[in-house]
Amino acid sequence: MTAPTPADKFTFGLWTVGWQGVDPFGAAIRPAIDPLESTRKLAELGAYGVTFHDDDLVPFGSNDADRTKIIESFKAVLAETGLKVPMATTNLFSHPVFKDGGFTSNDRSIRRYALRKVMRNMDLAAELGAETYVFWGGREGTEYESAKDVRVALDRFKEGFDLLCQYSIDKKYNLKFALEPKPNEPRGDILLPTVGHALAFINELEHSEMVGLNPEVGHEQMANLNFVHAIAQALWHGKLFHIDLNGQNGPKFDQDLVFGHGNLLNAFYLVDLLETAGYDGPRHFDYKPSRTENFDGVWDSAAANMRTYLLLKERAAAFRADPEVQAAMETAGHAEIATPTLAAGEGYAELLADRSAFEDFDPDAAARRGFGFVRLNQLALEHLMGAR
Ligand code: GLT
Ligand code: MN
Ligand code: MN
Repeated sequence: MTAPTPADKFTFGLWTVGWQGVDPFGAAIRPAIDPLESTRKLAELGAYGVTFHDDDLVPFGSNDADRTKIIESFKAVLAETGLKVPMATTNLFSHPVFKDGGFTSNDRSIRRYALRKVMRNMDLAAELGAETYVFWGGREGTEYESAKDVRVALDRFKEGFDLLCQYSIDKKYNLKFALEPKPNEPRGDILLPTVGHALAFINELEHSEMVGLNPEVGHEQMANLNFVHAIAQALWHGKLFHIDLNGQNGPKFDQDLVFGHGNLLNAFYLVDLLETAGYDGPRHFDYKPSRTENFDGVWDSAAANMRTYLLLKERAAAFRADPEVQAAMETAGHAEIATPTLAAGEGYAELLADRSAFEDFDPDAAARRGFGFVRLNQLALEHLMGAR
């Protein structure tokens, strides 16, 4: 059960295993790795697919002939390994031109350039069969409130998405867009900082039906938010288009640890949710192999993401199958919260007429109920630890 196969739909960004370890305090600690080699290696480990930014595959500034050559060799490796490309995205953050963002840069010529860069890679994404196109706006933001009027920046953000949706529709690309929120880093404050902000923004778009979310575990946790709640709400809105799995230890810099190497109990409940809610998209790992690792450590950590997911899936299934857990869920009121508050056909008039709901209701007696949430959580913990 813990050996991954393509049926598990595990995918990795080429930028993850390819991360050379450059951070604000130190230089690269690993040599660059050929994306074709990463693709082969991930296939060997049991992955389903790979994802990429335009510049991960084709180095920024390559001429057309080199670009074509690289794309052809990538396609050959995809054919050889059977790996898919379910998602692609654009690098609108590395080159200095994007220091004030792509879609929301105060410089209009840079905004136009950013849109063209996205369109070019959308063409490639569609050609490779991708269904999801991710937008992580890491440089869309400010350090200082005086830098720009956020309301106007959101106008430009919307303008960009409306244009790109129209482009995808007119080109008959089968692409859905997935916005990836993050509160800060590299900008002091990033626009659309959380799942909640992004969900509200999507409602204002011309083609909101084709725009959803790509939430990342660590990004919500950097904002001290509960990732399982964020995913549950995204699912509730029908907006969980993709997901970035990794690990994070609370509000601090973006750690991008291996999945589960952070808030493990939240990861357990996350897998339980994804597996029981019918999410059938890729389980995409967006992590960084730590700077302490050589290439053996890179591949060990890639495998660790998948193994952890599968172990959590197994543990979550055991939790749900345990009769004591089922009884504890009954005590907790799981069935009860699934029952609508009003009976069929009831409205406020009937509620007002129901004396048992108010006049004869004994709040003190009702307050004596214990929900047993602690015991239920302990049962989860014991399943997670293999103690049951
Ligand atoms: C970058 C970021 C990730 C995003 C990637 C997609 S790029 O590595 O830290 O969270 O998912 O653009
Ligand atoms: Mn991250
Ligand atoms: Mn991410």
